[in-house]
Amino acid sequence: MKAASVVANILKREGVEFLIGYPVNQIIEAAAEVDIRTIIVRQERTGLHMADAVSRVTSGDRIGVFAMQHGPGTENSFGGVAQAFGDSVPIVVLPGGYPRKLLNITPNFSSFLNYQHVTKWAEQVVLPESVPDAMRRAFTQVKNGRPRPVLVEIPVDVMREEVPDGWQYKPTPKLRVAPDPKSVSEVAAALVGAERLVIYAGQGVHYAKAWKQLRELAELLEAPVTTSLQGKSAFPESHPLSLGSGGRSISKQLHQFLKDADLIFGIGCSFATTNYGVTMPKGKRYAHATLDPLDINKDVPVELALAGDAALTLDALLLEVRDRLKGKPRGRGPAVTAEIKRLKDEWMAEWMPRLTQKTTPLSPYRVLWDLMHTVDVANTIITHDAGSPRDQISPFWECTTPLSYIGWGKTTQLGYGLGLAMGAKLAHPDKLCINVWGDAAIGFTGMDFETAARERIPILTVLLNNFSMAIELKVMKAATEKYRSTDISGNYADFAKALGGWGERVTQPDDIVPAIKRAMAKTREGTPALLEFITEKAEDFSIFG
Ligand SMILES: Cc1ncc(C[n+]2csc(CCOP(=O)(O)OP(=O)(O)O)c2C)c(N)n1
Ligand SMILES: [Mg+2]
Repeated sequence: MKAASVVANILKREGVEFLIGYPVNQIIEAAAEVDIRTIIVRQERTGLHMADAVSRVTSGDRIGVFAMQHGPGTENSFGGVAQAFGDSVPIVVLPGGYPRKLLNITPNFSSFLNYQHVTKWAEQVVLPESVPDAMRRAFTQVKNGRPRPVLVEIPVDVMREEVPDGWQYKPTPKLRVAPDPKSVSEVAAALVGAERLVIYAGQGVHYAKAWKQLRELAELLEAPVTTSLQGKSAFPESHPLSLGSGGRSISKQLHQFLKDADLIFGIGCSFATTNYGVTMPKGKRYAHATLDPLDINKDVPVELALAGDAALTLDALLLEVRDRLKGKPRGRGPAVTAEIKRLKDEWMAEWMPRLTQKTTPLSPYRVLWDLMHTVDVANTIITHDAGSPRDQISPFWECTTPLSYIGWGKTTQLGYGLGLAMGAKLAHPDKLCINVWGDAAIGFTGMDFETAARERIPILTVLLNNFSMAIELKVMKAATEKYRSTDISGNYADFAKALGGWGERVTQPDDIVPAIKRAMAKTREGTPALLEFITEKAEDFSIFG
């Protein structure tokens, strides 16, 4: 069997159902031969984002795989892999490599060398008989430890060569690591001892599927819960103990509770400093439970730490905390939830005029508010993009079910959201999958709306068109006044139609909901829909301090 076919057979054994890619890469043809659906994108970056979402929305049970050609394909893919690395997403990247006689000779692009810093594992296979070993190593790495991209570069001439008969491959294991019981006791004692505890949950809770345990711990301790953007939807945001999610913009209740906390317990999070995450206040006591010790004491100095899988960590903590509390809450709940409610009511009263505004151009807040009240939130997977749309949606979109929101932003590549929605739809065809983006964001990956139409991936894409890079207005005053440098333009509803999808431009407040309903109906018929809302250049965000 040829090396490319061996790779395809191994993907099959690892449960891979579709290979996303861009030619030429012989693995694509070999995958089709063994009935792995091949999905061809318009540019590599979007394909990587799709693979990324497959892994995210399945808690890594299914690993997204992407294949591209050597040279231009590998050069052009960098953004997609870097984004997955930044946000710690497990994907398998299978670049072709230059033939061995040219491999590693300048100026030929070496994936092995160039992707070192955006993968957790990168290998170059120079012998066909090494393919099964390399794939075993890659899949073991991608499924275990901290999730991040892995890469196996196979030169085109190696792909064509025969792997000697007798090669073997067994699907690799997915292992879980439990924390040290001594550290568990220390953290449990601190959690019980705290007067104003805040729990901060990251995406580790999603990957460990530890949603139930998180809720149990919060209810037992009667402690408020927030999440990182990546962890958003790990805790029901309609729950009386929810403070909403962290991000660049946040709720008033989150701001206040963090300020007043005496202990912040991070579970399954990195605590990495970022503009797109809530700033962790200085001078607090921190307890940090996370899978990768690399993150401990990195950005936030912590008093207590635990290393391990979030589900096993929470299981262990629950036993200890239950024991210390004699099995039941202490009766703090009503006071805590009343305080959250009071702050939430105040905050919502401030924002309600924007969320229900009747003006034209439309308030982006009104569009997103109406969207949330029209779709079935529990059965929707939604993602933001970089720019104002992220900060307009993330504090107000109230998630009720796990993995119903794909939050991101350790790095913030404009245009990421489209591929995420498409990957989510591939993994969960029964759900409504939406990306919300601005008119700058669509400039990066918009052509892949054609992929959604051609490959029958009926997503809903919500475009907030303000004919501007509004988020840059404050920092580009002179460039805007003199040279109109933040202006952009386009008719994206027509664009969507030209690419084979449904497109509609919405300008009036009363048309928002009917248009959303029409677009949803189109997605149910199998057609991707783009709703272009003409919005104001909003510059107000729920940002504190
Ligand atoms: C690839 C990339 N380049 C640059 C940026 C910096 N950036 C963030 S948002 C933004 C403009 C966003 O404009 P738009 O999508 O129209 O949203 P708006 O703020 O207008 O609502 C820019 C240039 C980025 N996030 N990604
Ligand atoms: Mg814009």
